[in-house]
Amino acid sequence: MSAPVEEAVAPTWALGGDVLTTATGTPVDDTDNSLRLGSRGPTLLDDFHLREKIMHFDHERIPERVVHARGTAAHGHFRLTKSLGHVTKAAVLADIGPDVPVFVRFSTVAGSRGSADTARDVRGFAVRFYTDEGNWDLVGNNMPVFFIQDGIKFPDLIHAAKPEPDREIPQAQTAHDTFWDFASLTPETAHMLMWVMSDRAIPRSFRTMEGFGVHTFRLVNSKGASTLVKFHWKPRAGMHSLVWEEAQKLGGIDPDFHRRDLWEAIDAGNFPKWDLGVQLMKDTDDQMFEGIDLLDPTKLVPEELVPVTIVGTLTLDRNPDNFFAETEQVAFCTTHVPPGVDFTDDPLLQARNFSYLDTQLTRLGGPNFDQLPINRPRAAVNTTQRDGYGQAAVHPGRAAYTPNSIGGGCPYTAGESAWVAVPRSMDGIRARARAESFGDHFSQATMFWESMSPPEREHIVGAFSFELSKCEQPEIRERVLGILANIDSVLVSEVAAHLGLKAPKGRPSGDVVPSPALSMQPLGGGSIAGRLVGVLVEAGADVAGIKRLRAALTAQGANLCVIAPHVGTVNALSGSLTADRAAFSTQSVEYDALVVAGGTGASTLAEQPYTALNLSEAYRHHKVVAAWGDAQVALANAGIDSDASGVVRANKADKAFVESFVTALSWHRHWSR
Ligand code: HDE
Repeated sequence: MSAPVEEAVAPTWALGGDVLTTATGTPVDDTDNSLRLGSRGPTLLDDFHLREKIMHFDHERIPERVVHARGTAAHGHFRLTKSLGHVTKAAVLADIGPDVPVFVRFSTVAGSRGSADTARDVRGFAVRFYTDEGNWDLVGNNMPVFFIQDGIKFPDLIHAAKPEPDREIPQAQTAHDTFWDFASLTPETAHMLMWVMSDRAIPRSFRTMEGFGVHTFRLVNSKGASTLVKFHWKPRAGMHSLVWEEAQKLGGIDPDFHRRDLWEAIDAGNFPKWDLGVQLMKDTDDQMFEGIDLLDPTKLVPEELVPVTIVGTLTLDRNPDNFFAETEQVAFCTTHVPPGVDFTDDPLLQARNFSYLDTQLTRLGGPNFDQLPINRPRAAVNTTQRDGYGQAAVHPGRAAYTPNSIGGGCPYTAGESAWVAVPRSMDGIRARARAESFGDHFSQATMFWESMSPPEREHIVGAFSFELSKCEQPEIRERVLGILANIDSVLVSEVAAHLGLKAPKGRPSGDVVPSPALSMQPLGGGSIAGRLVGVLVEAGADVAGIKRLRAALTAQGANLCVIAPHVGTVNALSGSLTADRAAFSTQSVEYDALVVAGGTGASTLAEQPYTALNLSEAYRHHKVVAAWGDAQVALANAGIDSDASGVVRANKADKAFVESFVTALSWHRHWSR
């Protein structure tokens, strides 16, 4: 018999203890001075502690991910609330029972590991479920479609998007010639370009973005029947984004903005949650739905046509203990699926199924990456694979092959509980060909445009204009206008105007049915959990008012940050208060709302140049700005219309002031001003 996994892993490796040791456990007496001949003499070669310490340091880095290098992750759990047992035998989606542990990594795509979080980019949304039937990696993005229809174009796309190879400029952005050169010559990118130029590409937080499996997958039930499925993650914190100027400033002021936000939310016990939703569709001979080819990853299925059924909730509640061991070494693979989840012939998904396994060999240095602690499944493992670099298991016994008699015939294949490919008959000509049903590159791009609210459209026009104005070669701009003309006449004429170009004749609006679910514009106020409110104070601040505001915010999971002329203790109207940040080392872009506190020092505060600067910036970014008592004059000093939406003021920070403030904050941004 093969030994159970527990026994197969080397039992004696104990990390910990109080004393410093070498890698092989020899206690060390001094790690500050190398072994020398006399106190000023040469260093001796037999200083094995020095040599081991430096050797290990020299090898601390592993290749960063070729895409999605910049990321952050958290542990959590998934709770199924609605069984999909009629369409899948995957227990994680069928059996309502104990929560399933998960590890989720969020990322940008184009930037290097040290690049800024807030770059305009797609965000990776990779979820690993440690199920009892093996790991399931749902390696998705925060946008439901992709740039290309066939994985063979992926290296071209990424080479075009990455810094240009001769100068290695620019870092983490698509605002340069090679990206737009490729995009303008590849019309299938049109729909995804609309998403990437929209507010979806500059999320306020990982907590406020949707996630999508992108491809159509198959769910398979115990009778072997297949149903097509698209996966969605819906954020409980609502969908919110930054504005472009904020995103750019944050890149310098706090390049770790998203990473910090997720870490701090979890650390403070404000656990981010997403609901898992599915769009289920019949598996037909051609995998078409209402004229949409479900194998084409540049297309989505509007939620108005197939509603998203919520089946469970993902909660992230634990930060990693060690970034490298967990976040850096996690090796997601699209081929990690439990029985009951299967693939379709989407040519992008098929290429990914090769890629992820292959990439780990280089990144993690050998074939045993699945044995790293973060990659170990919860399910028992019993393979006939042996040896290789970094082998962590100590496999007992003689029979590492099947069939065998020496090992009692074990391991034997799983029978009914096994992952079995959906049997399908296939017929076709062997050729490098693309289906005609993949041919319409523009209708859904137009649908996206027509589903946007006026501010969202304005932002899309702004983003195209920004990016194209950064291209050096004029013919690239002209070609992109050619693509935009196929999407919408207003879009192309507005972008052309910003570029000083004559707009080609564009597609007239009104020939597609919009999908309101694509807009991020909230229809009402939402949760304020996780929001950060900055309160500017001076000596003599009204500490009671600040306390009242803080209590109301923390009761709903939001946070208040006191910003004073210096950190440390600030004398207040009665007593004192502690400043979290100094005004000279923080800026409005780090907060969701800015408040100027009343009190005896309020008029001095209102006169400070940084008060006016930060208030006017927050106002321009459509955030809530507020003041009470003598501090109200700060609003006027900053040129703010005190009657505008999202401007809250009062003589006292009383209950009514606090309530109006919280209501204004629940809208996230006040676009009407
Ligand atoms: Fe990826 N992708 N990808 N991708 N991808 C990787 O795998 C690749 C695609 C996505 O947090 C790499 O382990 C190819 C679509 C995420 O660790 C690599 C193609 C979608 C992550 C790779 C695609 C994604 C990756 C790099 C076209 C959304 C980060 C390191 C055929 C549905 C996972 C690694 C993490 C990472 C290849 C297209 C999402 C090189 C060849 C479409 C979220 O294997």
